This record gives sequence, structure tokens and C-alpha cells, in this order.
Amino acid sequence: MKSGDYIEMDEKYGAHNYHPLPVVISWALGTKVKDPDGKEYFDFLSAYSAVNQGHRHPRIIKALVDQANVCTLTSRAFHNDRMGLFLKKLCEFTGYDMALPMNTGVEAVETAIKAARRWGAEVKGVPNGKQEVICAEDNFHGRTLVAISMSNDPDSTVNYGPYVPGFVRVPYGDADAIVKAITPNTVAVIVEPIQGEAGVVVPPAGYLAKIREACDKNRVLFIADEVQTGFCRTGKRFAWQHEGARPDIMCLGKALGGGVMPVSAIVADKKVMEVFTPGTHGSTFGGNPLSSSVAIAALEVLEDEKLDQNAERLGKVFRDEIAKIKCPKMVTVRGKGLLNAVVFEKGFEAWNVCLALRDAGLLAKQTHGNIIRFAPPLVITEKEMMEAVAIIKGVFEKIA
Ligand code: IF1
Repeated sequence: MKSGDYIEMDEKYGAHNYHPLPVVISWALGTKVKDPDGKEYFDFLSAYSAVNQGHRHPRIIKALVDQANVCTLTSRAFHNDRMGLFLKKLCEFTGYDMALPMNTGVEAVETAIKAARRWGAEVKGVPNGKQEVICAEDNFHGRTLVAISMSNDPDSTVNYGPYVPGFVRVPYGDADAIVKAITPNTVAVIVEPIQGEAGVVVPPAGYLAKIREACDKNRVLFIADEVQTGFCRTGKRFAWQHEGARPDIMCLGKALGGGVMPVSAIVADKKVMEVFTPGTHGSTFGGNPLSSSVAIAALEVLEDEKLDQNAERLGKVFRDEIAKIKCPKMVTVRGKGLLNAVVFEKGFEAWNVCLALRDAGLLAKQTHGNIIRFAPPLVITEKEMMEAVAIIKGVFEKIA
């Protein structure tokens, strides 16, 4: 079959909840993917930062296959011999007392909101039903009803009502707006340390530190949604570490699954995690032996290959090189580590640039009309980065 045949089948049998770039990926390894005709591309989306370790990393594939040949799913009705090893490794990697394993990023966000609401009622003494969580304009925390109840993005929210109450939205990047929004019923503040879907929006320096301070002063939990910014993507293990503003809860996902399967979790210290007692939260697949083995390998690769340092170093190379390109429609390039975006003039339609990049051998996708996110796997080499930059330069210089 040809690419067109696969696309036709997707259109015919699949709900149209996405508008993918017209390209079909049938093979992937490291930073590269190929279509059914054998054409090769740089992957500069990394499945929205879920492939930080590169496609089909041998250590991760080995962990997957070895575990698949022993035991895959037990449920939490019984113990298994992999989950504890995974959670210990995750706690050591993140520096938190405890972890609660789930599967998708939005389940980690839901788990964090439930933990905060229950902590609010049982520890802070907020009357149940009155718990408030402060969130940011233009956030993206996932697609469940709780997550979209925090959102102001029409695409994510319109006609999905009634929405979950208890969320107070304030402008992103403005710590004073958070301070002003805190009431005696506020149990948590949840933000992305860098807003991904909003177009890689880096908040002003000190923003996270001010949130930390306001939360300490008002006995409010600080939740960082590191689903996209976590696991070395921004040049540190976690994006909050650029400011030393340690959250009470981190929402984790994407690259925790090593690019092979969904693995997510929240991490927190005991004082928060102990609100969960037997039967008060769970998941059929959370903490299964297969995902635990994969996640251990995923974390080991990040550590052993020092992917935080590589992201920091090559992110700077990327931004410096892109900034040199002569392209009148380009306004700026921004980001941290290997989470970057190019912002074109307002109203500029970046879709055609993504098509031209595809034809030139590099896959990237715009977040909103005029912003293209560039997020390659963190295993990218300097040689590959320079090849990719040359492709981008060649396309951008042709933009009228
Ligand atoms: C889509 C992008 C969107 C996330 C943050 C939680 C989740 C995500 C900060 C939920 C997921 C994905 C979802 C995917 C596109 C992509 C995305 F920002 F990464 F580009 F949409 F904004 N917190 N982000 O970024 O994790 O449940 O998906 O595992 O839904 O279109 P999930």
C-alpha cells in the first residue's frame, strides 16, 4: 500500500479528531522516521515529547521484550516484582518520597487534582465541595472533562459542558494574579513550567519561585504539570529546576514510557500522598510489570546518556542557528533546552511551512496558526542538528 491508501483508511474509519500533516510514518529509529516509500525524515516533534530517548532505543526495546516474555499485567489486586523497583527509581530520579503510577498524562493531572482536593478537605480543612484550584490562561493539561474545565481553548472545550467547577483561571506568567486569586478555599495552583501547546511560552524568570513562595505563605499546594517539559526536555531533568521552585506534586508522563507505551505518574512527599488510602484511587493498568520495566529503562537512558546536558547544549545551538536565518516573516525563536518554537507574524499560516519542511525531510507541526514547535528526540547529535538546521534554513529562506 502507498501513503495515500493509509491516509484514506484513517479518514474512512477514524473519527476526525485530528488534522495530521499528510505524511505516513512506517519505520522509526533514533531521530529518524521513514514513510512507506522509504523517504526519510528528521522527527522534530518526538510524539509531543514522548520520544525523548529516540525511537526504538535498544535498551528500552530490550526491557519491553524481556518483560513481555515473562509477565505483562497483574492489576494492583496483587503485588508484582517490577512496580516497586520502578517507583523507587522514579522517586530517586525526581527526589520525592512517593509515586502513584498511572498511564496517560491526563490521568496524572486528574490524580494530582484529586490529591489536592482531598488534601484540602482532610488536611487544610476546606469544606468539601468548596475546594478551589488556580490554573493559567492558555493552559493545556489534557482532554478529560476535568482538564478541559481548566481550559480556555475553544477547540478543547466548546459544547462539552457542563464543566467541572472549582477552577479559577488567571493570566499565565503573572505571579501577582495568582496571589490575588488565593482564597481560604484554595487548595492548589497548577501550571506548566513552560506552556507547550500555547506555543512554548516561557514565563518571566522568577515566576515559579513566586508561585512557590505564595503557596508556602497560604498553605496551598504547588502542582507542576511536567508531562511535556519533564524528563530532560528543557535542559534540566525537570523544568522547575531552572528556578529551584520545588513543586508539592509533579504530573509526569510521555517520555516516562520511553517512546514505546503510555506510562505516567504523580510524585509527591508523604504529607500529600498519604491522602490516598486503599480503594480511593486506582487504574487497571497503572504500575503494571511491562510499563514498570519499560519506565526503568527509560529513566536509565536519560541518566546514563546525560540527555539533560545534551538538550541544554543543542537547544542553544538550535536557537542560535535559527535566529541567524534571514526570514522576514519570522518574529522570534524561543524555548529552553530542546523544547523550542519559531513564532511567525500574527496571521501567518505556518501549515504550508510544515508541508515544505516535510518535503525537505523534516517533520514538525504548528501549535497555533503562526507558531511551529521544534522538539527533536534528546539523543540528537550535533551533526544531525546541523543537518536539520540546514533543512529549516533552506525552507525558511524561501518564505516570501
Ligand atoms: C493531544 C502538546 C497538546 C500535555 C501537558 C498533560 C497532557 C499533555 C502539559 C496530557 C498532552 C499532548 C496531547 C496531544 C497533543 C499534545 C499537546 F502540548 F504536547 F503538544 F495537545 F497540547 N499535560 N499533550 O502537553 O497527556 O493524556 O495526552 O498523555 O491531545 O492532541 P496525555
